[in-house]
Amino acid sequence: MGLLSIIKKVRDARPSPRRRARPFVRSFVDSPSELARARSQVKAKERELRVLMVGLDNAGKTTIVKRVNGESIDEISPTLGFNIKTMTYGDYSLNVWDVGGQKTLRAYWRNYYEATDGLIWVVDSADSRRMRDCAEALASVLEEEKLAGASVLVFANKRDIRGAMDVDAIADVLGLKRLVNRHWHIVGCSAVTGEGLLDGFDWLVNDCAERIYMLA
Ligand code: G3D
Repeated sequence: MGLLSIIKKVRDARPSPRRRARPFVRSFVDSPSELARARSQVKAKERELRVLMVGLDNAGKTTIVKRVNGESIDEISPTLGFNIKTMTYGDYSLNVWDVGGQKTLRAYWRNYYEATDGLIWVVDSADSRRMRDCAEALASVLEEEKLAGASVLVFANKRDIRGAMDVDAIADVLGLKRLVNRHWHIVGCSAVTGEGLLDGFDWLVNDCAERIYMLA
């Protein structure tokens, strides 16, 4: 939601003459929480959530988006930049940003953090060799100030592959249980069978919506 749309909404609300005497743009600058509240009100009304989907390359991000969106998963090519998908999920419109996870692209992830409501971190549960790398990459994403308020859903994907690590062990390696002041949830899933995907999206949408409605 752009600043201009928020300003327009506040303008349309026709503040009392006394309040109008105070330049409203300045009031946002003076009070960032006022800006956050106005933004939440607009988002809650439009029921739009912005979801960023990241994780190491080959974890199954694109396949998950396609599966949830009801598209064929027969041909998936590696995400070299990013894909944006707008999906209707219950009463909500989700803008899902699926961003490529190759090492060379990770430096660009921060370009997508702004205004993220929910972060989906996708893990290849069958790739125990890269689980440490995965934990380090997640830890550095979670340090980002712009993502401090985002709900975090971890999809432990590829559960259909024999020998995949179990969800609890993945939560341990990723250090999820040590996270404080953060709403997080981990769900085992398979983008191939569809198992777990709706559980995960349900949790994320509800968690984001509760937070946004509380502010509004
Ligand atoms: P990415 O977007 O995270 O980079 P992709 O990952 O969605 O491109 O998926 C990478 C590969 O993993 C694809 O196989 C895809 O079919 C496979 N994959 C994704 N999710 C699952 C899953 O849940 N189970 C299994 N068994 N495979 C999965 P290819 O062969 O095209 O590289």
